[in-house]
Amino acid sequence: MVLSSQKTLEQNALRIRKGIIQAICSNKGGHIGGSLDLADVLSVIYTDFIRIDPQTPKWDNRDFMIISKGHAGPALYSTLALKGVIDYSRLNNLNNPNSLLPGHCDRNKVPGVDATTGSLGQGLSIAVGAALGAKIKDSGQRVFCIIGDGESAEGQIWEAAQFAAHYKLDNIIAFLDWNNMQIDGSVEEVMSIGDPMKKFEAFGWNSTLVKGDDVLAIQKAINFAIESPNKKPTMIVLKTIKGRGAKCIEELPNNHCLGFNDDLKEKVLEELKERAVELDMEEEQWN
Ligand SMILES: Cc1ncc(C[n+]2csc(CCOP(=O)(O)OP(=O)(O)O)c2C)c(N)n1
Ligand SMILES: [Mg+2]
Repeated sequence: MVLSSQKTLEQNALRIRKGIIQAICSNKGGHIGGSLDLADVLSVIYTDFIRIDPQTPKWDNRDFMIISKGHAGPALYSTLALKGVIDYSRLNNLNNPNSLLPGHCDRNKVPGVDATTGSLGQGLSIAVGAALGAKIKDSGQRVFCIIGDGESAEGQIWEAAQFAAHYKLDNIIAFLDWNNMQIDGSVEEVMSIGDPMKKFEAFGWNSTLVKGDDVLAIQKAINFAIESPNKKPTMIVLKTIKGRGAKCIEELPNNHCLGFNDDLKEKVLEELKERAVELDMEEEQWN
C-alpha cells in the first residue's frame, strides 16, 4: 500500500478545515469545535485508506464511515466535497430549511454518508452491525467509526464494544475523539471516562493512543490495524484539542457550538491562510 506524505495529509486536513468553515458560516454558526478536531483523522482515512467510489457512493462493496458523534456533520461533508462525492456548492447550505445538508450526518440526504447520527451512542452499534454483515458476506469491507468522549457516557457504546469483540470484528477501525470536552463542560467533570485505552482493551479490543493532529502517527496506527489483523477490533484513541486548527476557536472556554459573524469568520480564515502559506498552498482560495 502506497501511503501519502505528511505534507499531502496536512494539506488535505487544511482543505477539510476550510470546507468546515464554509459550511458553518453559511448557517452563521454550528458545531465547530468537534468538527475542526476531526480534520486530521478524516484527511488520513480519506486520502489513504477508505475504499469508496466518489461516482457511486452506494457502491455495494465500499468501506463504511460512521460518524457516531453526528454533530460533526460539517467535517464529514467537507471531506466528501474534497473527495468529489458531493459538490462544494452544497456546503453553502448547511442546516437551512429544506436543506440537502442537515447539520447532523444524514444518510438519506447526503451521498457518501453511511449512517444518520446525532442521537449519541448509536453509531458504534451501526458500525458493528455493518462489520458483522461484511464478515458474513466475506466481502473484505472495512468499517471506520468515530465516537466522542462525552458520547462514551452512553451505555450503548459499551454494548457495541462487547459485541465487536465477541464476533471478532477485526474489520472495524474506530476512533475515540478524546478532547476532554462535552457540550457544556469538561468530560472529566461531567462524566469521566478514566483510561479509555485500558477500558477498550479490557473489552477485548486493540487500543492505542495517538496525538490527534499527528497525521503520520494516525496513518501508522491505521496501517498497523489493517496489516496486522488479530481477530480483534481496533480503537485508536485520538488525543485531540477541540477546535484544533484555529487558535481563536481553540482558546475559547467552550467552542462546542458557536455563532459565526463576519469578524470571527475573517479571523479563522486568516489563520487557515497562514497555514496554507506554510504548506505551499497559497494559490488556493482562502476567503
Ligand atoms: C443521546 C443524546 N444525548 C444528548 C445529546 C446532546 N449532545 C449533543 S453533542 C453533546 C456532547 C457530545 O460530546 P462529545 O461526544 O465529547 O463530542 P465532541 O466533544 O467531540 O463534540 C451532547 C450531550 C445528544 N445529541 N444525544
Ligand atoms: Mg468531546
